[in-house]
Formats: sequence, structure tokens, C-alpha cells
Amino acid sequence: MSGSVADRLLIEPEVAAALAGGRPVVALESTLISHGLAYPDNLRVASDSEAAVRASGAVPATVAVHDGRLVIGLDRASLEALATAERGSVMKAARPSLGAAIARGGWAATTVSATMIAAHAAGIRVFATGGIGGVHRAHAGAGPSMDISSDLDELARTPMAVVCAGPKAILDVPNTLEVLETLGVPVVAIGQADLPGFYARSAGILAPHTAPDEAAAAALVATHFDLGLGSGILLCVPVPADVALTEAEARAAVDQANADAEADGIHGPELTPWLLARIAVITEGRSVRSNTALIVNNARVAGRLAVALVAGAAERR
Ligand code: PSU
Ligand code: MN
Repeated sequence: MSGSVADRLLIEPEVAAALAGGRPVVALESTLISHGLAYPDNLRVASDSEAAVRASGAVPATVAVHDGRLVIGLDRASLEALATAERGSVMKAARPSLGAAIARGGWAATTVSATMIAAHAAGIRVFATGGIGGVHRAHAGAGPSMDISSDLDELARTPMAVVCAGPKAILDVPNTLEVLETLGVPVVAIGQADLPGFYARSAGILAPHTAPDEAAAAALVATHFDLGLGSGILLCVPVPADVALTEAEARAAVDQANADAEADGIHGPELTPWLLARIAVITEGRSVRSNTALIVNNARVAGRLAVALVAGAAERR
């Protein structure tokens, strides 16, 4: 018995038509809807992100698992179902849990890794999320954490341009960059030399590569894809300035939340959503304001990037 992800796709007609016509499409993920944010922020962000992709001239395709299929392009009712589902009833599907999520039936949300798998099988090349997963922080007195998101390995093996606001600030960001380098994944900051810090504009370290603007980033993406290396490319866009946390506030909240998670013994796939929720409480909602704004901003940038990639391909013909 053999098959492929492609056998499991259910591509919504507007998305299918855009792909068949070679028009720009942007994939969006669903774990940030079901696990990353609470209702109603999650539903607002999901629909605002789709609108932002459209405003940039591309077609949005939010990805999730439903009743054994990888759905590419969710309608309003599906977004609502995911956003309002009872806590714990929606599975978080990543590469290691994708088979289980498909076999189980019902709804599952796709993380960055699972969304990349589905979107790539559908022929989509650009994807927007909030922040990618990475290497979690070490516990006090212990060696480096072995809790490394499957997002990183997926970036190594799936050729897709992933737009984010940097690795999530809850992580060990320097070690996350090291792993991405080992895996051969280019990391590009757009518009600044510093690596964007998710809640804050800067992660306090330089990005390995920088592109002055989206057009330059699109040219870099096109060259990376033309080489056929097989890997993805990570584009990091700073959170909008008016809702950014200062580096100091972000650091204090993240340190506190990680200490609380360690004390409570939180680990595994539960850890990332737990930390995001804890930081929302610690910052009295300010982290949610930046998280929601950066997701929509990334969707807008990804839309422009998808448009530029299609235009560039037409020019090269
Ligand atoms: N970006 C956000 N919020 C999120 C995520 C991204 O602003 O909740 C999700 C993505 O789906 C990402 C996941 O793949 O968090 C990482 O989870 P983990 O660390 O368990 O791999
Ligand atoms: Mn993990």
C-alpha cells in the first residue's frame, strides 16, 4: 500500500482555480487559531489575515484537517468551527501527528510543519504564520533542550517561503538559529539587520541575511527556489511598531512564563500554547495585541511576496 499527501487534499475551488492559472496563493495555518489565541481574537485574526492576503492581490488558503482530509482553503463556517471548538477537542497536527489526526476524523489544526506539507502538495509556495517553533529553553541546571519543533526539520525538507515575525520569543532563539543553519535553511530579515523578536521588533541578535524590502526578498526567494536545494526559506518581518513590546518587557514576561511552565511540569505539544497563554496574562493582554497584529501583517507581506514571485517568473520567461 502506498499513497501520498496529494491523495488526501481537498482544495477549495477558488484556490484550485488560482493554482491552475498560476496566480499567487498564500497558505495560512490553523494551530494559531485553535491553540495559539483565544476566541474571539482567533477568529478575527483568521479572517483579517485572509483579507490582508487578498488586499495584497493573492488568494488565501487556510489549511486544516477535517474528517480525514487536508483542507486547503477553509470557508467562514469552518474557521468558526475551529475558533470556537471546545478546548482540547481539536488536535494539534504536526508532521509526527499528521497520520493520527487524519485517521481520527473530525477537526485538527495544522502547525507550521503540517501546513507546509499540505500546502506544498497542493502546489503553494508561500505561507504566512505568526512565529515558527524552534528549540525550547533549557531547564535550570540542565543541558540544552531536546524539545525542538518539527517546524525546523520541515523547513529543511520542504521548499516553501515561510513568512513569520521571527522564531517565537518563548524559545532559545540563538540555538534555534544554529539548528536552522545546520539544516541549511536561509533566515532573512526584511527591512532591518536584526532578527525580528516576535513580540519585540528585535531578538537582540543579527539575522544571518537581510533584504532591504519585499522586492529584494522576493528575488532572494526566487534564486533559492531556482537552485532546487529542496529546502524552505524563512523570511522574518518585525511586528508593527505601534503594538510591539519593548525587548525588556518581552524578556521579563517570557522568562517568567518559562519558569512557571517548568514549575508546573508542562512539556510536549502543550508547552507552546501554554506559554503563549501565560504571557498574555503576565502582560495583561499586550502580548495578544502584538501577536494578532504581527500575524495579519505577515499575511499582508506574504501576499505581496507571492505576487512578486509570480511577476518575476513571468519576466524570466
Ligand atoms: N505563531 C503564533 N502562534 C502559534 C503558532 C505560530 O503566533 O500558536 C503555532 C504554529 O502552528 C507553530 C506552533 O508551528 O505554534 C509551534 O508549536 P511547537 O513549538 O509545539 O512545535
Ligand atoms: Mn515541541
